[in-house]
Amino acid sequence: MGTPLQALLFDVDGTLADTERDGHRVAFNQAFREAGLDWDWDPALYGELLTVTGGKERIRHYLTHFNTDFAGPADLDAFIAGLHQAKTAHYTALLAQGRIPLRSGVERLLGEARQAGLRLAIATTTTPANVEALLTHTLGSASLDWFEVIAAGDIVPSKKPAPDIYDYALKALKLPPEACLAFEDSGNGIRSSCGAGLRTIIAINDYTRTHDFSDAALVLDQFGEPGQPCQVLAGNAVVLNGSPWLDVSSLQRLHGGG
Ligand code: XBP
Ligand code: MG
Repeated sequence: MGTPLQALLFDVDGTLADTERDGHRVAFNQAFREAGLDWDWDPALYGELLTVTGGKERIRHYLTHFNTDFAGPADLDAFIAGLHQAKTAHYTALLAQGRIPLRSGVERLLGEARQAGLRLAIATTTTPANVEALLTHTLGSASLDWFEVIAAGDIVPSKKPAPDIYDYALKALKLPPEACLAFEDSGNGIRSSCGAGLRTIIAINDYTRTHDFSDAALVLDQFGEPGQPCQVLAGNAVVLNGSPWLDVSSLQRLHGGG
């Protein structure tokens, strides 16, 4: 018998909640307007900008590839950092208004995992304050303690697709990747989790459905819950054993090599 399943590591943006189009994108645009900039990231452009993870990195990528005429200030780093700080304030305010719900099956799966004694962690490129706001305004502030490790943002020098954030979380959990499963939604996300040696389950979304998930153990349209069954898009559907949603028994089977 191999290493038993001990922990689940979750990405946040796109995986726990569909935060990008109606959350992060809107907050970026609010910060731009507030700074007197006429930049407008529409949903299609934002999809292209999502190839780069991290908000500060995304603004810089926009300036070097999409808005090359912009004559930035001498201290571009400070300018970007200031814009990004404003964006974080707008984003957390959107979450506080309850504008972004969790995806189908997330609350159910977290609850079942806790009941089964599985340890939980987060590995994300987003700013720690954003994770705190999302959890607080969806599951309540007590849910912050459900996660033994919240690895987020600039805590590692290289963001996804680098494996660093997952390596960091595994080290904090003191677990080998073989004892864990990762949950992701994007190509950059799975490159990061698989780079850290983690078997990965994907729940796609509108921005990521065409990404390369050939390394995934399972690709779903959502985790699913009563009334919202999940669809297996790739991988071994047998691990679900007929369940209409991803449950802990499915995870155990998947971990066991199913
Ligand atoms: C998520 C991201 C994040 C958010 C913005 O990637 O790319 O950058 O869009 O967050 P992943 P910040 O889901 O792969 O972790 O602005 O706080 O950086
Ligand atoms: Mg993601």
